[in-house]
Amino acid sequence: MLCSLQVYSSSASAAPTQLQTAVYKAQTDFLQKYKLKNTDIRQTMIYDLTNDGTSEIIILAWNARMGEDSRGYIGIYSKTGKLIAVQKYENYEFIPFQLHQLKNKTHKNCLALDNLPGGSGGSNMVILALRNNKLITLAQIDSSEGTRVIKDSDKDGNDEIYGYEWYLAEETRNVAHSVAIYDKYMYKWDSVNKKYLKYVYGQDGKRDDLRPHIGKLSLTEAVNLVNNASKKIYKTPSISFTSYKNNMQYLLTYNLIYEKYSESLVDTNSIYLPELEKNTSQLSFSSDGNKATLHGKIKYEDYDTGESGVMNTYIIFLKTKYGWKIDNTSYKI
Ligand SMILES: [Ca+2]
Ligand SMILES: [Ca+2]
Repeated sequence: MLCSLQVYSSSASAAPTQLQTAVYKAQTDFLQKYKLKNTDIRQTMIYDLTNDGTSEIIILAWNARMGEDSRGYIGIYSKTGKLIAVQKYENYEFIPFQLHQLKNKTHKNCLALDNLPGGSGGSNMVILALRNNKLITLAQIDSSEGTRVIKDSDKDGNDEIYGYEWYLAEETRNVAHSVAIYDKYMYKWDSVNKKYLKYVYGQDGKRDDLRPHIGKLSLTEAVNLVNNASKKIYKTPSISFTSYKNNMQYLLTYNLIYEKYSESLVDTNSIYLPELEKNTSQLSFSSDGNKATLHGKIKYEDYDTGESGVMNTYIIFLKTKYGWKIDNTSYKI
C-alpha cells in the first residue's frame, strides 16, 4: 500500500520502467521550476490523492538552508508527469519534513505532513486533502513528544492521529520537563461536523472530556482522603519511586510526588501524612474554589516527660482533573 520511491538517478543500469521515467521527469521539472538541488528532494510518494483510481507522483522538497531562507514545496504530478498542483511553504516556521498517507472517509485519500522537528524533538503536523487541484488543510495537529502514530484503531475507515503532550496543570507546576507527565492525545475525524476533534487521555487512560465534574470537597471527603493516603503510604516503609508514584498519583499531586524524585528508594516515613478526625477538623477554600485547606488537630504525648499537647496540621488540597488531591502538608505545635 505505502509506496515511497527515491529514484532520482540518470544512470540506472536497467531500463527504467514507465513509472520510473515519469517520476524522473516530474522530479527534474520540479527541481528546475523551484531552483532546487537533487539533494533537496526529501520524499517521492506514489499515491492516488485525486481519488480517481490512478496514482499520482507526490514530491516533497526543501532546501537545506536553515532559518529564514528555508523553502519547502510539495508537487503533485500525474502519472504521465504533468503538474497538477504545487504547495509552497515559504514561511520558515513550517518546513515540510515528511509526508504520510492518511485515510478519511469524507475526503478519501489524504496526506499528513510533519513540520521539520524543532530542538525539543517535537513537531506539529497538518492534515491535507486535494480539492480542485489545491491542497486544503483539514486540521493542524499539535506537537507530540516522541512518536506520533496514524492508525484506524476503531476500523471506521478514518485514520486517527495519536501523540503525546506534556500534562501542564497546577498539580505539575514544578515538575521538570525531563521527567514530565505526558498525556496521550488522539485526533479523530467527526464525520457529522466534518472536522478533526482532539481528545486527551490522562494517566489512568480515561478521556478527559468524559470525566465527571469535580464538585466542592466536603469535610468528610477531605478527612477520608488524608486518612486513606496515610494508610496507603505507611504500608510500605521503603518503596521505589515508580511504585510510590503509581500507588499515590491519584491521592497526591505530581508536584508533591516529584519532591521525592531524586530518591530512587522513597522512605515513606519521611512523608508527613497524619490521620485526622472529622470533629476536630475544619475545611476552608480559596476564593476561586480550586484549593482547600484542612486544618486538623492531633493529640500527642511526649514519652520522656509525659507531657501532652495538641499539634495543628494543615493539609492543602488541589482540584485536579482526577479529583481532589493532597498538594502540601505542614504542622505546627
Ligand atoms: Ca489519482
Ligand atoms: Ca478510525
